[in-house]
Amino acid sequence: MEKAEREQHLAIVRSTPDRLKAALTNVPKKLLTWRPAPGKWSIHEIVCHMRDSERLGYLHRYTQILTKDNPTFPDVDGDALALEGQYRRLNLREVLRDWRAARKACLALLRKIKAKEWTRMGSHETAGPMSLETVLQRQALGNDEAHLVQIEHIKKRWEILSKLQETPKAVAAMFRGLSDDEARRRPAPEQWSMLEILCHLRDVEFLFVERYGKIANHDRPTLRMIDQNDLAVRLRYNADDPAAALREFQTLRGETVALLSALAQQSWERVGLHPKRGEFGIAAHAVMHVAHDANHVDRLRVLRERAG
Ligand code: NI
Repeated sequence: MEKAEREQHLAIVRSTPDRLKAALTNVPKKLLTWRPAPGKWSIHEIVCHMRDSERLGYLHRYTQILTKDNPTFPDVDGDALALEGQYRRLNLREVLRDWRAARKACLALLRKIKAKEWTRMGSHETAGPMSLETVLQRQALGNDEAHLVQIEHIKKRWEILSKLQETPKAVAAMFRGLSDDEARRRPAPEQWSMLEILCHLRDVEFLFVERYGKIANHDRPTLRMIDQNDLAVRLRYNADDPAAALREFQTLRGETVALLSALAQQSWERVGLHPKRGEFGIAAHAVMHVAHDANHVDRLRVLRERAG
């Protein structure tokens, strides 16, 4: 391994305490223990796992390789440790403190390593022979980078799902105390009324949950599009019942959130083929979905203010 590459790995391992601290700043308590999908670790569990990997994995391996001739080190089974260690019951602040102490000890060892020592060997129970610099590489990339990315993914996922969950409440608030006439009033002949916007949100939701389901369950399915203005006229949105439309929208949105909440991380990268956009992944679609919500909720707010 080139020295430059090793230096890069060292820089990562040195920077992780600050990066982890930043990643955990202002994270709501509920999000810390929230699991991004069934069977997937929460941020809390990831940090507990990092502490155990640091102590039983990296610190142990560095110490062994530096003090023994070709030592063997055991595999660290993260899932077994999570169960035996009762991660959910641990105090995160204490876990972080312990992780930081173990990282400090690792860094102290790494600082003292002489150039020729980087190729000292050990043997990993399952992965086989491993040099000191390989252990460092695994710590920097396989552990630090991977877990920081994992935490960012969870935060992003949480943000999307909570926004999608909030929309029906925001829309319901806009219709509260509004007469049906007001809901049907068009600000201009060619502009949608509040009710038409609501019906549009409902029918788009029907389309979007269908797309998520297709993309999740089929390989590169072709996605359907709708002509929203044609639909508004054909389905006579403005003659619909606001309360019923709202309930339908709420139900469909509940299906969307349930479907997305059950997806494994890799499924978010699955794509469908959109007639205009081409490859369209679930993650990108969900971001568009949130923006679409915001757009129409803003418009509803403007119309609601005009209605008084
Ligand atoms: Ni729209």
